Amino acid sequence: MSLMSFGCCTRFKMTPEELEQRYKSQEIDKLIEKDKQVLKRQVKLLLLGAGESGKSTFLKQMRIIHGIKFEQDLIREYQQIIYQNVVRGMKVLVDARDKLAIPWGDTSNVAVGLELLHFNNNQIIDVNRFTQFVPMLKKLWSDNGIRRAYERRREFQLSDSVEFFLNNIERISRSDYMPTNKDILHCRKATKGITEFVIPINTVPFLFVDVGGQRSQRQKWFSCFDSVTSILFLVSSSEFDQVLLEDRKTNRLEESRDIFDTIINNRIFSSVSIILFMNKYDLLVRKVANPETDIRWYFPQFTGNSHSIKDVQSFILAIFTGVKRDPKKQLYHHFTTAVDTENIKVVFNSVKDTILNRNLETLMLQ
Ligand SMILES: Nc1nc2c(ncn2[C@@H]2O[C@H](COP(=O)(O)OP(=O)(O)O)[C@@H](O)[C@H]2O)c(=O)[nH]1
Ligand SMILES: [Mg+2]
Repeated sequence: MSLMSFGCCTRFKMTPEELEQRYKSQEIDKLIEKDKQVLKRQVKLLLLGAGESGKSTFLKQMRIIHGIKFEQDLIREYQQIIYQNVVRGMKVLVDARDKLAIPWGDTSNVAVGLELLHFNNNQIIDVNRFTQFVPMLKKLWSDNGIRRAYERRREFQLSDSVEFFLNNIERISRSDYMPTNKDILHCRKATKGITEFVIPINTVPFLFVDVGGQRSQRQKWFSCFDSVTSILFLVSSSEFDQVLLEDRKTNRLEESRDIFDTIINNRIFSSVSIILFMNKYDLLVRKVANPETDIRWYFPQFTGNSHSIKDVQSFILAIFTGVKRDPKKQLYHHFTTAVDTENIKVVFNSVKDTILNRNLETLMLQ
């Protein structure tokens, strides 16, 4: 015990127990104060957007870019989801071929297709089970009828990553297969509820909040609207010709615009910077180049050249910027490909400065 505290003890006649108690509570106060400081400096980023716009993929990129490895258990979990993504995806294609009355390319695939349809989606697929599926998957993926159904995928609900996995089936089906970062980025699992992840960036803790995007999940959004620094709003910009999974009739781009409308014009976010990520740019480029489709069929008000990526980009962007009611409210935007690490690295670097500046401004005001 130091002399100082000894003197203090005699002056106030504190027992050693009381002294210890006081010491402890001072330590706790210090910890609380430290927590407060961290919380004050913390940057809270909300990832919002419709289902399948790329929110969770963006968060995976944040881990990859900032060197936070996926744990072994998590990689194993992703591996099983990847197997499921492929098998379920092919089932959807087999079913769609039938419903769209597209003839089989090879009639010997009738039985193969039927066998796959019998697979119960809730079953877990491990390496051994997946190995049994592989010859069927390969055979079906090379069938003309399945390919034609794939070309017409806008007419039914198929996850965007199915093609990537089917094209990599050789690699994925090896017995020693381990998902790469790229595989993990393509792996699709719908988010339920709210996931938070903290990453220290330039010594500032960045708290990323990822939410489920589908209609049933959106009531939960309000619970994380407190002390937000910035909102990263993701749009799947390639979805102009697709309808919602939830009701199979609403245009996906229009649904996304309506959600954005409620966020950007919300008074709770009047001092929150909003950054629009016009995502799935890679798929948009492919779709616009495809002579079989035309944005005017879905958006007759489009007046540009429907196969010019620049024209389509500015039209889609205007759909979103057009809903903003406050002319003074800043709105930043980027066209992004969330599965492309190099692209997200560049985009996040520029976004980060905006966010940190904004954070500094609010800190000064406090
Ligand atoms: N090709 C491509 N696929 C993407 C892109 N962004 C996300 N995806 C895929 O789209 C699917 C849905 O993404 P996810 O992040 O789960 O969307 P969330 O519902 O908003 O969290 C996943 O299979 C992703 O791999 C992109 O920019 N390009
Ligand atoms: Mg998600």
